Amino acid sequence: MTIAFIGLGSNMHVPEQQLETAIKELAGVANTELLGHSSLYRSKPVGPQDQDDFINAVAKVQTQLTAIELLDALQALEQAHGRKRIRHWGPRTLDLDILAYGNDVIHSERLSVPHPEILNRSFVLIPWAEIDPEWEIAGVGKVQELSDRLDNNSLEILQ
Ligand code: ROI
Repeated sequence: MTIAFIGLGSNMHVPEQQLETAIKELAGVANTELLGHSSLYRSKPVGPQDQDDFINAVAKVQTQLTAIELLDALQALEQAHGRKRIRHWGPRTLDLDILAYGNDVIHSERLSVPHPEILNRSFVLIPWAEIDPEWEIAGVGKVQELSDRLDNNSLEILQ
């Protein structure tokens, strides 16, 4: 059994609903239990600004799947939400990222865990700190401390 954290993001096709549905679907992934999830947050886009604001959240699961099996399951959910990769750093219907997979450090063609952009992303660290502030991200640091260092003024909690 491995604890994993998943970052959820959307800025297309009623993003709040995309995330609410995705959280329910995460609870249905095989051999995986949803342990909790953060509130939904609205954030300004990181990257190109000519796109809508994002809705973001973080979920915590316990899984018997390997990291790659979990990635496959998440990519299947993204596809089911009609995700197409049209533009780099452009708008998306649903993005599901493995932020951490236990204490593993993985650098493979398909997967980089812990997620390489974590340190700079308040839309990841602030929701994560809401559900597991004490988590030690392998080779990076404690979620609460990392989150405290970030500027959070573009992040708005929704519920
Ligand atoms: N910006 C925000 N605020 N939230 C995201 O989930 C997000 N995802 C992305 C890019 C385009 C980098 N920007 C984002 O993939």
